[in-house]
Amino acid sequence: MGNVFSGIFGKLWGVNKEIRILLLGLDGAGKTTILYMLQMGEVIKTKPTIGFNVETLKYKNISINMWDLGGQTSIRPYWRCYYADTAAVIFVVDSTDKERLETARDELHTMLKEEELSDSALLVFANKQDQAGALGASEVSKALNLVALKDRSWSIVASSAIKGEGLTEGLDWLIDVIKEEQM
Ligand code: G3D
Ligand code: MG
Repeated sequence: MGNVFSGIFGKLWGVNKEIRILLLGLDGAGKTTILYMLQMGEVIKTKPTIGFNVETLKYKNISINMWDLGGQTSIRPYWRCYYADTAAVIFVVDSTDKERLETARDELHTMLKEEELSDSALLVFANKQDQAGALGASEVSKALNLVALKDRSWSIVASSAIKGEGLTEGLDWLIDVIKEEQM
C-alpha cells in the first residue's frame, strides 16, 4: 500500500512544482557555463557575472529557477540576499584552481552556517575535469572538508561543463533528494 501511494505522490510531486536552486562558487569556476549548458545544451561565451543570471529550466516536470550569482570577492556578501526559499545549493569548484580551494572551502562553510540554508541540500560540482591536472572529486571533497557537514544531504560529482559531462547526473541526484525531503 505504502508503495502504491508513494508511487502516486511521487508522480504528482513534480506537477507544476517550482523550486529554487542557487548556483554558487568562486568567480571563474564555471557557474554560468553550467547554467546555460543545462538550459540550452550548448557552451556560451561567458563574461564575469556582475549581479546575477537567472533562468528557469524545465527538468522532469519541475520548474527550476536557477540563480547564478556573481562570485567575485566584492559580490559574495550579497549572496545572502538570495537565500530565502532555497531548495538546494549547487556549489561549483574549479578543480584545477588549487590555490583558491581554501578560499572556496571557507566561503562554502560560511554560507552553510546561514539559518535560511539549514534545510538546503548541497551538490558540489568538481568542475573542469577535462583539464590536465584537475583534482578528482574525492580530492576536492577532502579540500572542501565536506565530511564535516552534519545534518545535510550532500554529494560531489565530477563534471566538465564545456563537455556537458556530469551535469545531469548531479542534477538527478539533487532532484531525488529534494523530492524525498519535500514529500
Ligand atoms: P563563473 O560563472 O563561475 O564565473 P564561467 O564561470 O562559467 O564564466 O567560466 C569561466 C571560464 O571557465 C570560461 O572560460 C569557461 O569557458 C571556462 N569553463 C567553465 N567550465 C569549464 C570546464 O568544465 N572545463 C574547462 N576547460 N573550462 C571551463 P573563459 O576562457 O571564457 O574565461
Ligand atoms: Mg558567471
